[in-house]
Amino acid sequence: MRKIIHIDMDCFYAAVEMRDNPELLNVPLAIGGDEGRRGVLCTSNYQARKYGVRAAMPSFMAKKLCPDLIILPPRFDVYRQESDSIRKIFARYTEFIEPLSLDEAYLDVTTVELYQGSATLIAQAILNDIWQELRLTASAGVASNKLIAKIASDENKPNGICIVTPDKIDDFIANLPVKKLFGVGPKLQQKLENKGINNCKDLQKQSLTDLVNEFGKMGVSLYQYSRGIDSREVTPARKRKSISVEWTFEENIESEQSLLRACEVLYKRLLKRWLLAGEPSFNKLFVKLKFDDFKQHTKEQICNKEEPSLEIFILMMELLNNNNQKPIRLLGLGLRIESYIEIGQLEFEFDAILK
Ligand code: TTP
Ligand code: MG
Repeated sequence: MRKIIHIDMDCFYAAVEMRDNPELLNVPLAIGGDEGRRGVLCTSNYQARKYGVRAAMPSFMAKKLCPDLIILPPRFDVYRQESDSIRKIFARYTEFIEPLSLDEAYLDVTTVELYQGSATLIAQAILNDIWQELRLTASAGVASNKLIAKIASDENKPNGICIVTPDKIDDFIANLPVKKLFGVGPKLQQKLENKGINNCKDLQKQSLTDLVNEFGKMGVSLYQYSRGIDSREVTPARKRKSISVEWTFEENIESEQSLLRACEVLYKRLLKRWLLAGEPSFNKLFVKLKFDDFKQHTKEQICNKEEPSLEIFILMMELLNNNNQKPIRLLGLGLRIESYIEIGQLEFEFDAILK
């Protein structure tokens, strides 16, 4: 049996700002773009959440809900630094650390001998270190797998721990809404709800065959996750030198217009990943095209802009395409960066961002 801890900082960006400026402690606060920039919030403190102010909400809407809301621009450099310090604390306890974003990570403590190997005591010690050394609070979920640990860390937020022992998994999972399961984004949630499947208990009534017929590989995961079964391992982070996204089309793309559409969709995904990684600085953009003869062509371009530029991606893509003029199987977009810690599979949770 494995022992997994999932740790997630409480209103991370906002908490850092409140710590650094005590005047912000008792006011509704959000961090995000002003109307001119992206105009959406990255997060809000718990006081602002009482008004319904949430991450990914347009700033103007948040102001309507809470006229006294203070919106500060993000200081990514500071958040990255805090994130590094938090990871250093994790590293005192285990080498198996899988960061999912600047503010959350899975830890596998199965073989840790500290605290007689008690995952609960280890989690408590980590939260304590984070508070003593950084004056920030975090919440933790402790369980025998990643799925349950992550859902659990949300249960007693802020500054809380939730332990789900294997004998409690059945009870814990039964009434959970399907959207809590890893991999269930807004689209899949809608599909399931249209079939009357709202929580894990509903999902458990579906046969494996039906789920696989309907959802392919994801069907197997749904079958297992709805029973609290998850064999995914904690995969320690690697330093990455690029952030990229790609898309293999169901049908080859032949028209310029469809290609442009695909490029725009991919661009949004890339931007999302880049934002989640804390907007690391980059020096090159690259585009990859694979044609129907499986030949692959790439193009790189130096770029000194602060934000990845859709226009430049389109130009590069058109240059690559015009030289070939064949149906396209795959399009990829990417950024070469100084280096950044790989983040896991958060994609689904952040679907709301940038919409
Ligand atoms: P979360 O852990 O989702 O949120 P949080 O830490 O602010 O609040 P909670 O106490 O509920 O965990 O995300 C961590 C940070 O990631 C958050 O502080 C800001 C950033 N973020 C975005 O930039 N955009 C988003 O849409 C979300 C959800 C988070
Ligand atoms: Mg958090």
